[in-house]
Amino acid sequence: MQEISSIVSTSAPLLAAGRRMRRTPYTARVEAAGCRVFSVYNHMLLPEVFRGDVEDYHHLKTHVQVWDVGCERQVQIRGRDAASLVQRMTCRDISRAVPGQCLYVPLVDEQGGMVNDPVMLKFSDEHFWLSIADSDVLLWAKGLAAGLRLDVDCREPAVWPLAVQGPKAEDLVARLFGDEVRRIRFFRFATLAWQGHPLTVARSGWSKQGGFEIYVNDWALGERLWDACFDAGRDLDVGPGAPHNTERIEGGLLSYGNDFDNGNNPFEIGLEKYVHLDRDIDFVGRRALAAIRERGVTRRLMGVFIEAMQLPACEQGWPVFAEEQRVGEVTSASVSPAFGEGIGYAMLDRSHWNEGTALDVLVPGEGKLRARVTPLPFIAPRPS
Ligand code: THG
Repeated sequence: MQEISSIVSTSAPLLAAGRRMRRTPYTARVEAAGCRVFSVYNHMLLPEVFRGDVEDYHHLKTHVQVWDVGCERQVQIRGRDAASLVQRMTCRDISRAVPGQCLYVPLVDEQGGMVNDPVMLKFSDEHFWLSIADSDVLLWAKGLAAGLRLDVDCREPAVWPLAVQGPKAEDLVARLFGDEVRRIRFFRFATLAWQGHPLTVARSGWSKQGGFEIYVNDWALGERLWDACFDAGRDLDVGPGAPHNTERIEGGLLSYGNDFDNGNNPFEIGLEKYVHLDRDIDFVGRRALAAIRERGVTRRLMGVFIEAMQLPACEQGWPVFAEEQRVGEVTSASVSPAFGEGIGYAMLDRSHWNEGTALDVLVPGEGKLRARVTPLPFIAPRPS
């Protein structure tokens, strides 16, 4: 049953409802649209599969999908010291960002460990959002602000992003918000009205198929906007979708908690281009990252091709061997229709991270599968 390979077990128990398992404004529509598998992300429901893993993949790459990514929580930082706090949280230089710009900003702690990898939205020098991956950034921000006695207010505003992704996304979003959306460049945002409601619309999203993210700031608008997407996009073959594991691995996008966590530094996971130690910026973990750069890392996240036509979900990390010696672990993997075999990420020791290195991956239920190292991303981005 390829299309439900992402569930935890075949006798799947159900998720208990309750206020800790937060719904989004779109959850009822997602259920009605036939969502078959949910995950939990930032203590919130995240749909994963609709028609099936492979069907959803081809649909995303051909048409346009509407994604409930309400779980991408916004950590809002406002106040006189807002820019100073955001800069202290990230190793990337944010000083040249302008209002209306998004930046992918690795957050690091005092040891250089990854805290999160959000998208930053800059509204002004005194107003930022961090659109976070799955870790509790609000508490880290509040802790830093309190410890450093900064003049900021940190909170999670009532905002639930809705993503529209796929090659026809621009046409669909333009039907809702007007042709102005076509002028929004990659990783820029504008405030555009939908039925009289000003909404933040960014050209971004966790796929390489192009698209937008609409930051819906009113719970009651959620179902109306969801319905409007489906009404406006019927002839575009719009469908429900979700961040897709295979497509994002092909494109080289990383998943906090799966491919890396607080135990990894940005150099190990290919984010060194966002470590701006040569700039005159003040961030927590600066000394730690300088020391790590000096020492050099001993393991790195690489791509791996895995000789397989089916793979289970990567629940625990799969051990990687070279001639019986343990040299790393696979962190995410999936069979790629584009490559006709398994693709994935593996954290590999320095002795075995070179392109072309032959490996064996121990996959539960499949035994040892042959694999080989390849650089990331699997599919180079189209020029934008
Ligand atoms: N959009 C928004 N919030 C998010 C995500 C998102 N929060 C959670 C998660 N995704 C955060 N992680 C990422 C990882 C990669 C990217 C965005 C968020 C991404 N990276 C591009 C790349 O790597 O090619 C662009 C990086 C750049 O040019 O700066 O898009 O998807 N709102």
